[in-house]
Amino acid sequence: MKNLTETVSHFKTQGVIGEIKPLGTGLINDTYQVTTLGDDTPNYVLQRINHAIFQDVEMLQANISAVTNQIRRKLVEQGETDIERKVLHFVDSESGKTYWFDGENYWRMMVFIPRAKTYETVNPEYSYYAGKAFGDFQAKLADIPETLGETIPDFHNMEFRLQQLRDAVAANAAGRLEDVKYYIDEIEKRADEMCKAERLYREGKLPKRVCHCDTKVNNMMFDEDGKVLCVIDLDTVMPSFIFSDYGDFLRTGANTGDEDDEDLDKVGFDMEIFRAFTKGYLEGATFLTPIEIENLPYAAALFPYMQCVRFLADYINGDTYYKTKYPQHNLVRTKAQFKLLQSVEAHTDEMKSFIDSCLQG
Ligand code: GN1
Ligand code: MG
Repeated sequence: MKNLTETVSHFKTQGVIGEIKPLGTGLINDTYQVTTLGDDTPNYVLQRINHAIFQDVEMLQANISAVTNQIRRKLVEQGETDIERKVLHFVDSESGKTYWFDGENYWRMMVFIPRAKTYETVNPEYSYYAGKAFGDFQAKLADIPETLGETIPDFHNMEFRLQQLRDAVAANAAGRLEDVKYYIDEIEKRADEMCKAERLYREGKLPKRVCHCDTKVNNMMFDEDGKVLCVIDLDTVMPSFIFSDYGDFLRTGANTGDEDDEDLDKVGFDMEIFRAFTKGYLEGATFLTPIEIENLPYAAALFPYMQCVRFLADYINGDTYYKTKYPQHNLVRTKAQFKLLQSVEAHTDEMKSFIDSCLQG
């Protein structure tokens, strides 16, 4: 890989570049913080786009421009003053595009949002704000003029993800199948129920809307008071079911343990976070249809399930997709997501009555 300072020099940044150091915990792209000297020029974020996963970088960046332009437009209409902290700002490279291809890798840069924080866990108050923010994010994008491409085709298509797992099982490329039979059985038992969204879509009962599709807790920037500034990591913004954003936040935000917790006793579904987030989301996402609302508890289960399927498929394939820190990492992640799923399932009735109470009250 070429020198990072050299890479940065191809972008139209301000100021004198100082330190460049790794940033964040993403499992896909490589991210760096780029500091400029002095206080008068912005700092930046540099990212190497994972080109094996996002194969159409032109489409990827066009989607992101469409989304950030739309959000910026809406913020201006609302008379928002702190716009630079509320929407990502990508920097042009000398090619005139928002990315730079060095002959081997694709890079992009954005302005680092000052005085903002990300969290790996959130309290109920922050979850309420997060719920409103994601509802609001979807609402702002509802009338986006551009048609967004699918940056990863079938990204949150459960039928497709199950097929990938079944293909992995059939190939058994890494010879790991023996250790995981229990999880495959548990996944198959739930397969039909979990593919409900695709069925409802085919029946014309469930719409696709522009969604974020990676609403992990750590993809939100919060200000000093815990209010959400903006949503980051826009690579997967594309048409999907609203379940994606609702479900993936809860998968990460309402988990009492870590996504890859080795101690399964720590993993569980936190109903207090669920209630706060759901309340905020229902307030922000004013466009929801009854069928979308009715299936929010399904969405809460769908994402731990889907992630379990994806981690397990990657484990069986020999860790070709997600970054891993040790050989069993994807299996540990699978087990933690399955435990979370079981905990969500145990709360189904409670979730339903809470949602009913929100609608009545
Ligand atoms: C990946 O890039 P990152 O770490 O925010 C993945 C998500 C998964 C997540 C699991 C493009 O997100 O779909 O939910 O890991 N993104 C892609 O932590 O596959
Ligand atoms: Mg991320």
